[in-house]
Amino acid sequence: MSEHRDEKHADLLELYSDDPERADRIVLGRVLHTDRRGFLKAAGLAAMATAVGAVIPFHRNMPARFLPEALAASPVEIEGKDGLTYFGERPLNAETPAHLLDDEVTPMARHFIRNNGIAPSEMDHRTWRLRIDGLVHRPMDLSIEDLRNRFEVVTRRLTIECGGNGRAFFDPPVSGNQWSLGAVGCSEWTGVRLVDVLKAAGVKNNVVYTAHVGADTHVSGAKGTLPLSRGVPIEKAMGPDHLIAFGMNGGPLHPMNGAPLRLVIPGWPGSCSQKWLTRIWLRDVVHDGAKMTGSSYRVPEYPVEPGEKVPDSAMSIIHGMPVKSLITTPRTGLSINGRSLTVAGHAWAGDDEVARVDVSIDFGASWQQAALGRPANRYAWQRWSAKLEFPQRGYYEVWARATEEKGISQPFAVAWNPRGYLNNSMHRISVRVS
Ligand SMILES: Nc1nc2c(c(=O)[nH]1)N[C@H]1C(S)=C(S)[C@@H](COP(=O)(O)O)O[C@H]1N2
Ligand SMILES: [Mo]
Repeated sequence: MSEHRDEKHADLLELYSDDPERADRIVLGRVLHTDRRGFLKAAGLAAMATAVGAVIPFHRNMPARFLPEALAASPVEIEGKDGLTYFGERPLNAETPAHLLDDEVTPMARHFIRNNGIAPSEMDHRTWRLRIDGLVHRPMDLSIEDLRNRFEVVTRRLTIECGGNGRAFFDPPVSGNQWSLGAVGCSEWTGVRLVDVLKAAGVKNNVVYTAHVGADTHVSGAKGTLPLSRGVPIEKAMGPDHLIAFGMNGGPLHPMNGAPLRLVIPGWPGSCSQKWLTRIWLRDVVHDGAKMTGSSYRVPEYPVEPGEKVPDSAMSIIHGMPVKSLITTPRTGLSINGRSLTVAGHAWAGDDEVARVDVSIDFGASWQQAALGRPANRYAWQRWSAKLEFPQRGYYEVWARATEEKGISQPFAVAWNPRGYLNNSMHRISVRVS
């Protein structure tokens, strides 16, 4: 079997002895840096055998990009991330428990990860290039240094929320990552304005949509197949608040959050914010890249029965995300001795601002208005807090409900849709008062 081995199917022993980091990336989709499992990197196949608890007699048959099931089942630890709940490694997906999202600026360690494919193995900021092409007067090929030198560098707190956040609460269940509450974060991003770069390239007047390309690869390993390539209408792209970002919370981007360069297009599904960004292509049609069509990031134009087949013509691309809030302190399940409790969290509303947040301790029969801060800048989530008084001992639920400027509030439950998007139902926590 080994006579016909090509490069792609080089055996693990060779991979690990030649370039252990690359081997890890190919086999596991990442480098194992953690103390607990870091030994794999140095010691190669022998250590992998140790990790799975036995020699691997048929290791020569193990295909490249192969993750031993025994390792797949062990908990994931990604350097620079802390406390996340992982859904899977290939692709890597992780959300943040609500009570770990209490910071006004989401620390890098707590920003969720949503990968549709496998992160690129090279993320060198010195050699990275961004191409701006398609329907522009002056196509550009820019290094990160060029971006810094030619355009104003700005820092903004921007909320990124996955379109599928809240999917876990759909009934009947919908397939896909079972995001509960924590596929959202508001970090401080540094970069240049997308609009400035597009203007420099000269947008032709027949442009209708952007198309974003990143350097990640399809889980199948198929060459030339992108895991995700989305875009936005040119009017949205030309807004003043969208960044081509190379910085996160004062440092470089985390590798799993798109290092060394990504888009941050807040207010719309996180999928618009292409990570590992290599190309922005301007088109005269609605972009039809990976995850732009079918039921991906599209919802029915009318209410549907759970499980109902929806014709393609009745599916529309998700634009702004709906109004939503989180209770980030205390964590659910708290028991208290006193009768009063301060609860707090964040609220955000797609392209709009949140006008008020209300809380209820009686299953929504009555509401108390919370104190609500203004956003640090447009598209930053807004801090809210409220002091609650409980009338007697017992079990309570605290519900939070945000309302945006136009008066639209979070519902108790949302209508089902085929892929479980846009679930902005109210967040509830339980509190026991004794
Ligand atoms: N290149 C690339 N960009 C991507 C993705 C991806 O799979 N590949 N996932 C998108 C989705 S669906 C979301 S919700 C956000 C999540 O950003 P984060 O992983 O930094 O939290 O990245 C977006 N950008
Ligand atoms: Mo997403």
